[in-house]
Amino acid sequence: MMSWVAIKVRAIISSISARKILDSRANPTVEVDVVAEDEVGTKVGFGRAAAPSGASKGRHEVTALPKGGVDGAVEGVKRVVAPRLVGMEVTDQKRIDALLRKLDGTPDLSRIGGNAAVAVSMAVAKAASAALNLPLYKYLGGEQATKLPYPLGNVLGGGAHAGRMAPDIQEFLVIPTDAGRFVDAAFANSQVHRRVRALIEAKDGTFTGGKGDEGAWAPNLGNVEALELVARACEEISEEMGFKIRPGLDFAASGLYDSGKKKYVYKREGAARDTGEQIDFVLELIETYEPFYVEDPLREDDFESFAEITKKAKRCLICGDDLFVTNVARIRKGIKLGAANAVLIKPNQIGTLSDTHVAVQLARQHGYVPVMSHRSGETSDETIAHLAVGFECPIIKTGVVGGERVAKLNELIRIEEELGEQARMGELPWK
Ligand code: 2PG
Ligand code: MG
Repeated sequence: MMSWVAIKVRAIISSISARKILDSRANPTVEVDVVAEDEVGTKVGFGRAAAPSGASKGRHEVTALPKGGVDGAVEGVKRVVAPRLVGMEVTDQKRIDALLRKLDGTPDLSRIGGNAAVAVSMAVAKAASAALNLPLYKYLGGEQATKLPYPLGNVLGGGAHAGRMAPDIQEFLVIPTDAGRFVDAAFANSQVHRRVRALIEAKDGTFTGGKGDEGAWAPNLGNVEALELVARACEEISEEMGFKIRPGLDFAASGLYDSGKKKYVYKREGAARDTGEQIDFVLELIETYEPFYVEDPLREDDFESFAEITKKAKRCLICGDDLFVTNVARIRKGIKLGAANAVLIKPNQIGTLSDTHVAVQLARQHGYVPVMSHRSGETSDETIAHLAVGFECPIIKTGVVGGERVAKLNELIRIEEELGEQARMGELPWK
């Protein structure tokens, strides 16, 4: 790993441009183009990357957009970033990322915005890999980057990603932990998604086929009912496919927490749970439905309760998203306290590729599973597919259906094909 910082070619950044484009919610986001040239001015590399955006954001993420929103971010790339980066060696990723932080000058990247920074950072890496004639995952991970991640995708959802009558829990996920090939795993998830619709329709004749922001069904169902249904769909499709598919959950619990009442409020259910009751509820669901993966079961600053759940939950990944926000200091604190055993990795939560890589390495060194992730607002940008392989993340969370989700899945199918005999699935701590 990290071959990308050692490589030196004479490929110089000759231009950086930025524009406003639509994301999957048709909200504006920033896209960046980077061009690299050799010493005689021949174009040798081009990279394009777009920033995603979250709906259920962690309080400790970097600031996504500067003053002026996406227009301000585009202006910032043109006026503040481009003039300083043009002329730099395009493979000098670490220096470029450090300069992005310096040019911004704030701890939370609020001057240029995390979304502008991440789009520049990723577009630079893509231009560098093109200049070296390497696929991005090989540029980032070297020859040993041969492992495909297991796809984790939501098939049913609610919370901040869907309407009022959908479940309170944000995401009901699935992961085919026994699939031998990525392509089979991706199609297994799509089969579960289809089966979930059929099971919802069998329960509720009025279901319109409504979906949330990530293409997961958004039915009028309670939380436990929904989990039961997804677990059943997993079992049925596991049997048909001949390998195991397991359920997962993202509580996005900061969104449920009412700090005045000091309770997790499940509006749809009409229930409110204090921290102890929330821990018991989560553990009960883990015991009954044996999910492989549970994300953010508690609010983002409650490291101690995360540690309690992690200790008590058996053979279940407890993943921190809003808890860690891809931030090394927060991951370090989590490791010290034993909060979680997996870390969600979202490049735009922290702002640069180098920072993202350090977060992945820190997690892995301590036996925490790094899970590469999309955001609820996405574009057809496929960079995270390469990051998952290049940084050796054994899981990628990127949805199941919809153009902006399958862009990543299809890129991984291509990578698997390109790797041929060398391709293997990543390593999970247990199955
Ligand atoms: C999450 C994500 C992605 P958002 O909570 O994990 O599924 O949602 O991008 O809205 O934070
Ligand atoms: Mg989450």
